[in-house]
Amino acid sequence: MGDKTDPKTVVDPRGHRPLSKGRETYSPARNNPAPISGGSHYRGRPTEAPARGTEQEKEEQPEAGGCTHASEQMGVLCPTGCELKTAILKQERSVKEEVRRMQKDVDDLSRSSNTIYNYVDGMSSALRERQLVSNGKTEVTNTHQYTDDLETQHVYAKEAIDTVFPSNIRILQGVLEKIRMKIQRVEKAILAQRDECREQCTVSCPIPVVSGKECEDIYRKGGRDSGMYLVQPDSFYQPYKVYCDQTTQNGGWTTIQNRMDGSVDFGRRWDNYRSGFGNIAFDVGKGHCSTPGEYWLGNERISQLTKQGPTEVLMEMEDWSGNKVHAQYKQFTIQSEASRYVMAINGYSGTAGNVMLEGATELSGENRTMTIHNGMMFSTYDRDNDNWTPGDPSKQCSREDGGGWWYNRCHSANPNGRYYWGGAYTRYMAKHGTDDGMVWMNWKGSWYSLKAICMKIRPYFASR
Ligand SMILES: [Ca+2]
Repeated sequence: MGDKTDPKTVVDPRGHRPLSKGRETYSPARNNPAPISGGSHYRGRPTEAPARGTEQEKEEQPEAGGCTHASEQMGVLCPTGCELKTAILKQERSVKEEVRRMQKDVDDLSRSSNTIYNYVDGMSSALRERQLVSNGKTEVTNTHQYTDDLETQHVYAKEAIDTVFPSNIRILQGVLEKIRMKIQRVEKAILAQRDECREQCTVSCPIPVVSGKECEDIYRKGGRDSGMYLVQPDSFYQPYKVYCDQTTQNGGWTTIQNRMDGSVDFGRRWDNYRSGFGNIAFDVGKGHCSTPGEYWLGNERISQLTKQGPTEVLMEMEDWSGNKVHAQYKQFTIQSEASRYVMAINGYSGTAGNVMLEGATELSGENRTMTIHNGMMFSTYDRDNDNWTPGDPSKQCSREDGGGWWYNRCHSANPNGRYYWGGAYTRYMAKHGTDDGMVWMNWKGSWYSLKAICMKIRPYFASR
């Protein structure tokens, strides 16, 4: 009747890995450089908006069809379908092999049963003959004994052949048939997927002619629509595609991370996180790529962008009821791979909670310090650089918590964690019993996985 909450339902914060009793120690100290601050090569934007740039001409880029773009540096274009297709194709190969082997088994079995059948047939006629003979000469008792034994064996053998073998073969054939039907269904699904994929990919994503070093540069050059653009921060490197948010807080944001529907797997290796993965943007029927996909821009690119000068970062998130909060930091620098992409961050404002610098507020003391992300190196499940007993291969945050991230011991925020549909999840649903969802502890706690989260960066300049 009353709406008292059970005092026993204490939500266990799993972000940290408490010290075990004994001599284990935790050292928060890390040799981390401060984020880049000070003068920017950008001045504040003029108060009055500059004359709108010439109407953006769209340039059609060649499309290969299928999942990959004709031009390699353009990366993967086709959204959700391709991930699925790859997974199904992988599955199909192994099942096909299995069925081939089973087919061979069934053939062998049916051959050997034929042989035995012939053998028993021979035995049957031999037995008949013998019986005729023994009926004529009743005094041969030894033969009689022999005939009885033979008859018993014959009955067993015949039984095996007439009922056991055929029923075994029938069962096997049934299994085979089921697998064959499954494969047919998979093949049908693949074909449908292939068609869909082809269609989505041939609707080319025209790349606006306006390009620049990053999205702020593009904004200043007149690229005012949010969408996919080609950027080239440094003429030494190949240009690449990014999603620019040109509307939030006056635009100029380069999206470095985006999650919104779980279509892309974020449990990836170091190399993947280094070079980036996922789908930059797609076209939902407007003729241009104005909808961002799920992606990680890549640690190399993020590092390069943030090292060009003072950079701010904006993390926007949404829960499954449509509520939105954000965390913004005026300074954000990612060092190079040689420094294992160590993160330095400072200057919080926002509504989501300052997890990066303060850790999880539901924890205290050392347990809380363990969840601070500032100053941490990047870790993936195949490259452990976290602060949880460095050197011990059994203590790896990334392996347990689902994605690549600047883990400490382990986290208060886990934007690259696993995608859980619906929000609330439990330790029993988690792969390792840990809070491996898309967690932001200071907003929703450990056992709530966000619906969407996005990280975007912009060159920081004081007068805005
Ligand atoms: Ca570790």
